[in-house]
Amino acid sequence: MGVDPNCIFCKIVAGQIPSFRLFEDVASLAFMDINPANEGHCLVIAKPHHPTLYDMPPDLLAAVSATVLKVAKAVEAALKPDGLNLVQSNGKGAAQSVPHFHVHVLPRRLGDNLKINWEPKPGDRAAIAAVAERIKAKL
Ligand code: DGP
Repeated sequence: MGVDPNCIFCKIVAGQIPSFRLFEDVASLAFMDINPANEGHCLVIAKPHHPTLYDMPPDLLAAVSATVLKVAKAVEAALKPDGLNLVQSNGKGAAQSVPHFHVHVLPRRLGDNLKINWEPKPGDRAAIAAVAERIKAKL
């Protein structure tokens, strides 16, 4: 299993630093976020070290996703939030602070004013179509 000895999440996986563990299996680990944006904010990480989504083997991503679903349902049942966001950040521009693949399971409350929502406004159709072509060319 890939390990980065300088990675804080690899140290959590190894039990070298403490965390409030929720669940683990061979591929994934869920634990509470140390800086919760809301009550119940937790993280699901891949156990092997992969810095971003782009580095993730698809089968590992699937296994982590299964744990995300399990934990999200438990958060929903335990806390009855008004909603729940999954947040997964890659790179500095996305404000990723720990370069080890993880998914935030973030319960939401009406009026919590967390700054992850954007105001929906109609896009330019031609610009949307043009960028769709650029992405499709790489699929
Ligand atoms: P991101 O910015 O998307 O890379 O999220 C990283 C999250 O990891 C951030 O919400 C805080 C959390 N975090 C950072 N260090 C630790 C730690 O040592 N323990 C725990 N439980 N969470 C941590």
